Amino acid sequence: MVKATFEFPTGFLWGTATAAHQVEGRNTNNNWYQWEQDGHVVHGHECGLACDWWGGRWREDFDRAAEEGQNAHRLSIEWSRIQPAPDSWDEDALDRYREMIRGLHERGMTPMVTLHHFTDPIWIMEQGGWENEEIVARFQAYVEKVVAALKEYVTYWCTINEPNVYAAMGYLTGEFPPGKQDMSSAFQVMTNLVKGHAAAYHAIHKIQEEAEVGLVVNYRGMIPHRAWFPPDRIAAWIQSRTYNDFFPHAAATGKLKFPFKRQDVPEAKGTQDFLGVNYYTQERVSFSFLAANELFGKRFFDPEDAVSETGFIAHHPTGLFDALKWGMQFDVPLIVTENGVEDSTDKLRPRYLAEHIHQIWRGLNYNWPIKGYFYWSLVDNFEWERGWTQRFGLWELDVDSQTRSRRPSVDFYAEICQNNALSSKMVAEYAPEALEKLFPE
Ligand code: IFM
Repeated sequence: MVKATFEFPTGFLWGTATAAHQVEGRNTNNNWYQWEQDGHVVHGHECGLACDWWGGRWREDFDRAAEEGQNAHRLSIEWSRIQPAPDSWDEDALDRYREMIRGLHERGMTPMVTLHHFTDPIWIMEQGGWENEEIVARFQAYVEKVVAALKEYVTYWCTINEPNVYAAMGYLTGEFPPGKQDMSSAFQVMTNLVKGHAAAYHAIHKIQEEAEVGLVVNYRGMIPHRAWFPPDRIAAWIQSRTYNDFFPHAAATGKLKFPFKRQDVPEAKGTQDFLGVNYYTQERVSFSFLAANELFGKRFFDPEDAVSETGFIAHHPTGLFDALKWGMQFDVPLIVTENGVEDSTDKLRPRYLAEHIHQIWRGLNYNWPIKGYFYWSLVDNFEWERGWTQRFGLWELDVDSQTRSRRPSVDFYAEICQNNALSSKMVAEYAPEALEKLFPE
């Protein structure tokens, strides 16, 4: 066996990522709570107690993460807790977050805080949510409140998580609240999300000059199915530009590029200190007249790729390299803010981890400024419209008993984090099926 080690730079951030609604539990004042009550989640699942972080179980989960060598954690703040009504602020909730974030420092972990991760207060949705431009000032006021309260403990701020997913799922496919399928609403929402991000960026820097503020985008590789067939190439290009490029491009240039439409948002220009890249999978795109709602491109996985337990993710690790290469055009440091696979039996996860982390190492060898990697997720949590059917955690969660059980990937990821490296010895032990590919004889 070849003996070799892929070393990572000193100070590289190794962590896991979570989001408030998915782990806290008892979140009853946001649009997702309503959506669940209205029966929109598969099998009628509800978030319920989630991982009971609001009840204090973040302590045991942070303990585990720290013991396993993670030096960072990405979490989010729930807007509806901080501002339960338009004219009221909940100082106790802010204290609770302060305690959690201090808890990360006490365990030697760097916090990265997301200010908006898919959920909105019910009251803001009653005012039209992100379709109504008034949300921009509202969001800014909430951001100011949070940043003023937590700036002592946080340097890395993510303004909005996956605005591309938020707009597509809520306003095109209808799988997220408010369940619309309307292209012009989607464009309106995308415009206001850019404005909200820009307002948050400027507000954060006013309060905390040294802050590092970024957007987090969900990058999906979109490869023309038949490279020789121009309609496939055009469909893939349009989809990728609209889905992947729209937000970071707007934050770099202040220009919004919709299909067949242009708009300027000058205040958005130059509003990213880093780019958060969430990468899970890659797809192929073939042109179809019947797919008007999908910008004339049908998407499907490469039949050669292994797929995750419920068929949600195709294992295509070079797609992460491509995502980082794509991210380089924005000329800011990159952070892999999410990457992971749903796999309750940990059959694919060790290989997924090894092969994706290897792609980051490849990028670092091109001197790309990649600052960290956050596995999604620390512990199984509530997966939105898919409810509890998908298990992304390093740790398995029994929702009813709140018991956590160790999956083999816990130890694998711990060795990577503790050594700041991925070695052939680790791969041989935890993901032997990836050994020949990563360390060929
Ligand atoms: O759980 C989600 C997360 O909230 C956003 N990115 C993708 C994850 C896995 O589905």
